[in-house]
Amino acid sequence: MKHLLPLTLILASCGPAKLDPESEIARNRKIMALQEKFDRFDYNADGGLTLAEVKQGVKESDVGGITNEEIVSLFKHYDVNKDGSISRWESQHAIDSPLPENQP
Ligand SMILES: [Ca+2]
Ligand SMILES: [Ca+2]
Repeated sequence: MKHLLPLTLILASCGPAKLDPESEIARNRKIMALQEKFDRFDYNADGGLTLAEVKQGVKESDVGGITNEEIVSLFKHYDVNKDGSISRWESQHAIDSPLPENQP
C-alpha cells in the first residue's frame, strides 16, 4: 500500500484533475494573489516577465505553497504567444480564462 502514495501524486499531477473544490479555490486565490504581484516581479523593468523572474518573485513574495511545476504551467498558460515572457497584456488577458488543467 505504501507504493500507492507516490503513484497517486503522479496521477494527480498528470491525470484527470480530482481536486476538491476547496483546494481548487485555494489554488485560484494563490494565482490571483500572484497576478496582483506581477508588476513587482518584473525585476529588469522591461515590461515582460520571464520564467526566472516569476520564480524569483514567487520565492520573494508571501504567496506560499506553489510548486515549481505550478509556476511552469502557470507561466506557459500566461505566455500566450510563447515568446518566453509574459507581457502585461498577457497577464491580464490570461486571467480571464480559467487555467487549463492537465492539458495533453
Ligand atoms: Ca522582465
Ligand atoms: Ca509572451
